Amino acid sequence: MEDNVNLSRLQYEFPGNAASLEDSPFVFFGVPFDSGTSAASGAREGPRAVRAIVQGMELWSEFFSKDLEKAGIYDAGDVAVSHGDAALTGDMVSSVVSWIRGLGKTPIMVGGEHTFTPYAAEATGADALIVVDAHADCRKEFLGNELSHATSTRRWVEKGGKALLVGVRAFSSEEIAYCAEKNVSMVRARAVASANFAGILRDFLSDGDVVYLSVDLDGFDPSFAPGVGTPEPLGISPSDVLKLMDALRNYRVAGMDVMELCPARDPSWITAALAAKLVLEFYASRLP
Ligand SMILES: [Mn+2]
Repeated sequence: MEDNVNLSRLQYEFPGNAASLEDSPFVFFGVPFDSGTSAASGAREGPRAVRAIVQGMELWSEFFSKDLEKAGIYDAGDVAVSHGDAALTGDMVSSVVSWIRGLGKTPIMVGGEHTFTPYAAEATGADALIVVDAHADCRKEFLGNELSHATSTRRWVEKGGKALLVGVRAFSSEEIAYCAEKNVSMVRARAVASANFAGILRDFLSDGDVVYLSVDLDGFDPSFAPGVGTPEPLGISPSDVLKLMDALRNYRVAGMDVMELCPARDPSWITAALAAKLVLEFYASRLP
């Protein structure tokens, strides 16, 4: 069954008591690819760091009051990436997510660079993309590369998908113009703390819309998440994203990802711990 899904299957460690594929409503997988990052590289080590740190964490969600001890998440391993070839790797991400969707399960992707979010989101069949990110990721190309972590949201919008950016605070003038032209919705970083996410989601989503949630760790303030390749000060807090997940409980969410973890910039592992916690809290938020 898994022979055709392009996984290297090197790791089966998320979390410590991982469920069988049959029993888990979620399937975790990594995308250890960073060839298209523009500043510090190293995000290819992100999935490995998340699997390592989660071994020491409790499987209790304080925010949602859920015990994940018995839940478990099936870890499918890592996508077999082709370093330097984002298009080929993106196709592999698409095939993995299609396989997970075909099983009636929800993918949770950990990166790796942000480039692969539109591939995963499209393969889930989602209508709407919600992106926590410092950046708009709406450049047409970056350094001549159209499949870069600075273009990922634009690749989604170009296909007609709608997008909501949360925590955004770093733009090029080209991106500001593009987002205005395409009606990309935004909750700017400075507005997040006082945001009413229930109302924002009501405005953004139509009846029946299915959501894909993407978290670029640089959306957080660097004091919470220093381990990213392109840090931007004046960011949002983890509890802001938990409030967003809470508001999303009233909607269908077809998949989520946590991207851009760069362990080389994360000597105390706090960013890896946050990434793991976001996966666990997302899981908790989807339990009845
Ligand atoms: Mn970013």
